[in-house]
Amino acid sequence: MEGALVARDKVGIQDFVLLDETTETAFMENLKKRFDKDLIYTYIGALVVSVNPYKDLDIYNSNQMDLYMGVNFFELPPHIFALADTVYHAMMLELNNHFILISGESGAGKTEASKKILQYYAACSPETDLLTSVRDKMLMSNPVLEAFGNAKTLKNDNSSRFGKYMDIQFNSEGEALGGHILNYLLEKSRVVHQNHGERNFHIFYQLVEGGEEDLLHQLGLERDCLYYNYLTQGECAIMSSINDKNDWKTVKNALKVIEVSESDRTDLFGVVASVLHLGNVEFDPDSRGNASLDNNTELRWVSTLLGVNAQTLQEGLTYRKIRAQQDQVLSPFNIDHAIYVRDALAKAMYGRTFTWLVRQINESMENKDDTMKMVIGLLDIYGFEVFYVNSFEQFCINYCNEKLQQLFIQLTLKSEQEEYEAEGIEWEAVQFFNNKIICDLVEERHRGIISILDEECLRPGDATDLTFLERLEEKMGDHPHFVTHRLADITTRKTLDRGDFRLLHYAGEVTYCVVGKRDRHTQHTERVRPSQQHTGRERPSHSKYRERERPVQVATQFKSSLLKLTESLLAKDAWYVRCLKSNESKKPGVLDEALVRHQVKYLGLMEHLRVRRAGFAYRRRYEVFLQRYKALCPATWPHWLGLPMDGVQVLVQHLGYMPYEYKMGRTKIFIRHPKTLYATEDAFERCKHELGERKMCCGSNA
Ligand code: AOV
Ligand code: MG
Repeated sequence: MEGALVARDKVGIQDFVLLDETTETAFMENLKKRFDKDLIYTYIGALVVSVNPYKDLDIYNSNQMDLYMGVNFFELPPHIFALADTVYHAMMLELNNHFILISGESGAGKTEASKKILQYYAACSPETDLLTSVRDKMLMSNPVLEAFGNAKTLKNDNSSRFGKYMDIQFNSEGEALGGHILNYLLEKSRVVHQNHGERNFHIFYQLVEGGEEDLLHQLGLERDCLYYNYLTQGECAIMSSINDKNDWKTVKNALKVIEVSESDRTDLFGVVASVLHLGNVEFDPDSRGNASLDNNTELRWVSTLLGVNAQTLQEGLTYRKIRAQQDQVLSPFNIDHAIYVRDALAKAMYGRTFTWLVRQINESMENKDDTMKMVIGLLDIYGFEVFYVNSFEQFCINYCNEKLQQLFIQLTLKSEQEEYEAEGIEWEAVQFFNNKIICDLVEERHRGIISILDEECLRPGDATDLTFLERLEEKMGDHPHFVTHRLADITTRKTLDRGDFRLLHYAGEVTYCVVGKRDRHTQHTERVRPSQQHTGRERPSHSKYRERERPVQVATQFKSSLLKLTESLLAKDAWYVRCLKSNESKKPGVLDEALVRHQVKYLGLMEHLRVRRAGFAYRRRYEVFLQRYKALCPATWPHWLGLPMDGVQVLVQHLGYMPYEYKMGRTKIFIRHPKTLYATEDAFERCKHELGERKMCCGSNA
C-alpha cells in the first residue's frame, strides 16, 4: 500500500495531495506526465480527476473490474472503478445513502464516467435471474436515453441534452435491486432548430438510416436524412464518427429489454416519424396572406400516425379559436405564426415522448422488493457550454452547472473548513472563490434574472425581449457578474449587441442573446399534447387539441427541480469525479495546457487540494469510532464507562497512532491519512474473526 501511495516515477504521482508543492505548475506537470502515459485518472484524496483521452483505453474490461473489487482505495493505481468500489463499501459499512457528483464542461467525459460506474455496479451484482434482469434494464436504459436525449453539438458528438440523476438501489445484502431516474429539462428547441455543425437528437437519424424497409414504409419515411427540414439545418446530418445504422439496432434491442411493448414501440416510432413529417409541412399564403394548408401529404401522415383527425390538425395549425361572448371566432395565423405553432407542436410531442420514455424505464427498473433500500446516486448533467450564439437553453444549462459548483463548494471547501473551526482544530483558512453570488444573481426570489423573466412573461401588454433586457439592466446594472451592452466596453472591453447581456460565470463569461428567451421560458404555445388513455397511462402517441393552458414558466420550474435535487443530495454522502476536457478538437492523446489549466482553476481543484492536504481525510464521531473499534483495546472492551472522547484517546494510543496522524476535535476524531484508518480497519477485520461478529457488537458506551 505504501508503495502505491508514494509512487513517484515516470508516471507521476497518483494523488496530488502528495505533491511536493501545491502550485498550479506542479499540478499541471503531474497531470500531463500521467496523461502522456494514458494514465487519465489521478486522485486528490478521495476525489477522482479524470482527463478525456479521446481514445479507447483497455482499462475497463472485466479483468480490471475484478482487480478493483474489494481493494482499499489507495492500493491500486487511480481508477473510476476504485471510486465506485469505495462508495459501495462505504454504503455497506455505514448502511446509508451516497451519491457521486460527476462534473466538468461539455465533452469532458461525464457521461462516459457515469456509464463506467454503472457497468461496474452491474458487474458486482450476483447472478440470479431477478438481479440479472434488473441489471440489464439499468444498462440498457443508457442507449435508449442517449438516442432520444443526446445529440451532436460543436462541443461533443454525443452531447447530453438533458440532465440525469440515477439512483441505484441496493438491499442490505448489497445487491442492486432496482433503479430510478430523474430527468431534467430536455433541450427541446433542438427538435426544430440546430445550429451549424450540430444535429438533431440521434434517434431521428438512426430511424431514417437504420430503420427496416417495412417500418419506413409504414411510417411514410424516405431513407434520406437530407429530405427532412428538421434534420438538415446544421448541414451535418451524416457524420463519419457516428454509426446511426448500428446504433439503431442497439436501441431497438434496448427498447425490448426495458419492456417497451411492441405496440408502444410502434407508437413511439410513429411520434418520431410524425415530427419529421411535421417539419416538412409548409404553408401557402391565401389571398389575404394568411397561412393555408391544402391536402398536404405530410400532414396526412401526421394525422394517420398519431390518430388525429386531419381537419382538426390543419385547423390547429392555421387558426386560433377565440371565444367572443357566446360565439367562437376563428382568427387565422400568418405564415410565421403558423410555422411557430407547427414547431411548438413538434417540440411538445417530442418532449412528452421523452418524459414517457423515462417513466417507462423507471417502471421497468422498479424495485419490487420493499425491504430496506440504500442508494448510490449518479449525477450526470449537461456540462457548461459556450457557443457563438447562446440562448435560453445555454442559460439554463450554465445555471445548472453553477448550482452544482456551489454544491461542491458548500460540501468541500466551505463546510470542511467550517467544521475544523467548529471542532476547534487549528486551521489556516484556504481562500476560494464562492460562486454563490452568481447563483443568487440568477435565482434569487424577486430579484434574480429568473424572477424578472417570470414577471416580464406574465406582464400583459407591451412586454418584449427588449423590455426584459431593460428591466435586467435596471435591476442588475451594477452587479459585478452582469454586463450589459452599455457597460460592456468599460468592464470587459468587448462590445455587446443591443439584444445581448453577458454573465461572468464561474467557468468563464457567456454572452446570452435575449431574443426568444421569454418565448422559450413560457410554453403556452404547447397546445397539443398526447392524450391520456383510458387507463390513465400516457402513451407515446395520439395527440389532441387542447385549450390554451396556464403558461408554464420553464426556468422557474427548472430552478425548483434543481433545488429539490440539491436538497436530496445534501442528505447523502458525497463523492466526486471532476472531468477535464483535454482539447477542443477531440484529438486523441493531445493535452492543450491552457485549456486544461483554465478548467483546473475554475473547478477549484487547487483549493480543494490545499484544503485536503492541510486537512484530514477521515473523521468520525467519538461514539461511532469507539463503538466500532473498542474491541481492539483491552481498556475499552467490552465497555468504556467514561466519556467517549477519552475512550477514543486511550484506544488510539493503544493502536499506536502517532500524534501527527490524528487530531481530537470537540465531538470527532480527525485522521489525516486514509491508510491509518485502513490499518485500523484491517485489525478490526482480523479481530472480528477471532471474536465472532455478534460478540463484537454487544456493549454500549452510554
Ligand atoms: P460529457 O458528458 O462530459 O459532455 P462525454 O462523456 O459524452 O462528455 O464524452 C465525450 C466523448 O469523449 C465521448 O463520446 C468519447 O468519445 C470521449 N471520451 C470521454 N471519456 C472517455 C474515456 N474515459 N475513454 C475514452 N474516450 C472518452 V456533455 O454531455 O456535452 O456536457 O453535455
Ligand atoms: Mg454527457
